[in-house]
Amino acid sequence: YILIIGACGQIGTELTLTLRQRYGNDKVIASDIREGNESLMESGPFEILDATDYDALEEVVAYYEISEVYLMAAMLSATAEKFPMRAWNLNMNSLFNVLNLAKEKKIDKVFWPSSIAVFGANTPDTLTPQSTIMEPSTVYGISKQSGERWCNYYHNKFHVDVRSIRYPGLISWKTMPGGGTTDYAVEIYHKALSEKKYTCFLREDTELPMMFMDDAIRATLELMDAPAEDIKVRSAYNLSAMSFTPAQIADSIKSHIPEFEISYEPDFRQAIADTWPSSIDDSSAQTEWGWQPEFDLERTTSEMLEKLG
Ligand code: VAH
Repeated sequence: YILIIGACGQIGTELTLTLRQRYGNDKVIASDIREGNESLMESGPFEILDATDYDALEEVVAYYEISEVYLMAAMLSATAEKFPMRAWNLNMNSLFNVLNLAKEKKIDKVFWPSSIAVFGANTPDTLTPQSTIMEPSTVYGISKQSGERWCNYYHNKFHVDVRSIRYPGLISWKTMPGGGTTDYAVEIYHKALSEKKYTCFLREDTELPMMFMDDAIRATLELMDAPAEDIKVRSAYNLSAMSFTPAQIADSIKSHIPEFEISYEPDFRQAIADTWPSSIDDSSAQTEWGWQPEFDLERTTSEMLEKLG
């Protein structure tokens, strides 16, 4: 059986639905600190679960005979700057709980998401390498960098089969993201359809690595399906699909909605985005487990406007 922790989140919702389609609804247990949207709640078993509560987690794992855990619960970059200690507690203690269950052989396999937020202002900005300078300056980035080191430690020391991806900004339509810096790239589609205009909280030339959710979910499952001996990176894999600026995504929307207008009012999230790379080198993921993206900006815009329209 599979347990998704943080199943109501932007990635968790789609991971749960995809895994339920693949393995059957009752084989995938969704859990979160609060209930989620209808499609999630109606499609299979759900547990209210605080991922930082080891005993509660251990009980759910035992009750449902869980063998694989996807730990998707976290406080993202913008919110984590407002509540540093709560973010550290959630992002780290949830990971320790899952890694320790695996160390005790109570579960066999773990997926844990990292992020391009592990990179900092002095990381090479374009085609950022898999292994490079990483001095993250956000609470979220620090927690993700520390988490990567702990995953690598538990794999090397206790042979835990934990796998991870440094997700770029993710664009999806089923569930809104919460508290991220890249969330503008989701909000813009909703506003384009509802108001034909959007005020962007990042500068127009802020180029960031991005990915459509279908690619991110497929990458996650391809990584989890890969033979353990093929996985050379046990911190987290760089992963890439596209990079664009707010001006470029706005132009892509204008080619469908000519009257759409964008304006720019950068806020505190600009300082976060400025420490992240503009493009990522994911050649390790390509060579070690065959990664290939399928959604570029144009296809993403067509899909988002069609599904939200
Ligand atoms: C955030 N969407 O903005 C997340 C992600 C790379 C960005 O980690 O915090």
